[in-house]
Amino acid sequence: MTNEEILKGLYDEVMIGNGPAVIELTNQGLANGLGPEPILFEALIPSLEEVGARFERGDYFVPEMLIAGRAMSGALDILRPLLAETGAETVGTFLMGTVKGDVHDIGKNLVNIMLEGAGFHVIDLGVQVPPEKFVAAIEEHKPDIVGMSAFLTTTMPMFKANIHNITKAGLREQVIIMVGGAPVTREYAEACGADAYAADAATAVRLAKELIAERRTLAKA
Ligand code: B12
Repeated sequence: MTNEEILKGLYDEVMIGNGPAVIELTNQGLANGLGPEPILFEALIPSLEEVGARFERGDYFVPEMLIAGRAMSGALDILRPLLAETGAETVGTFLMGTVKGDVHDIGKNLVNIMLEGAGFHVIDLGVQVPPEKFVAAIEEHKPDIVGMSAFLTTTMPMFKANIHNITKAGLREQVIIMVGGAPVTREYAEACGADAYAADAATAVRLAKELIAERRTLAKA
């Protein structure tokens, strides 16, 4: 099989949620010398985007979306160590969670993998994280950055609710707050009081590093 055929196969098999085939093709791609990035950015993510578009058009329903998501997660488990293999010293601590009412975790997990790869210590609170859990985890772990993920327009308002709770607990000044997720925009992030927004994992990592460096410089001054 050529690499092109493998990428096309991955795209097609994620689309129909064929988990075992996705795992097999991912392994085959890696054995063929395909890097984790093309597998992710040229096959898996575009396929899931098409799944979302089909759902929007009414051609796909929740079960199809669910098995496609599972198939993608299986591949991510294989790619995780390769994407996170730099093993650099800890750049900072990043506390991450998907907001209350929202179970989407693939985007969040991808950001976590890239953060780990860049040397961050990542604490993942999982999905459907209630505001009080964010607050308790900030008190416990004292992270540099708190990241919140939301994939539904109906759960995005939880950013504001979480930030309100963090502020009420007297912790707002201690943390940088970053938000993201498919429907989130920079404007929305600003309006809800977050410090930063990123549309993808690579930008999230770059911004996270910049914001920590900025804060440390300010603290020294
Ligand atoms: C897979 C999927 C599911 C799976 C989730 C499985 C899982 N474990 O995550 C299941 C089947 C469970 C699901 C359920 C639902 N879903 Co859904 N789902 C999707 C789908 C197809 C893919 C999402 C995904 O994982 N994308 C892949 C990742 C890599 O996405 P990404 O955005 O590129 O991620 C990057 C950025 O967002 C950013 N990022 C993400 N998080 C963070 C956090 C921080 C801090 C930062 C800085 C950056 C960042 O970095 C990521 C990596 O590069 C999308 C379609 C889409 N276009 O998004 C719909 C979609 C999100 N779902 C949708 C809907 C409506 C639902 C349901 C309400 C359906 C229903 N009627 O029940 C339920 C809601 C369940 C709930 N309460 O949460 C809608 C949302 C519409 C809206 N605007 O509100 C979408 C957009 C589909 C559509 N086109 O209509 N879904």
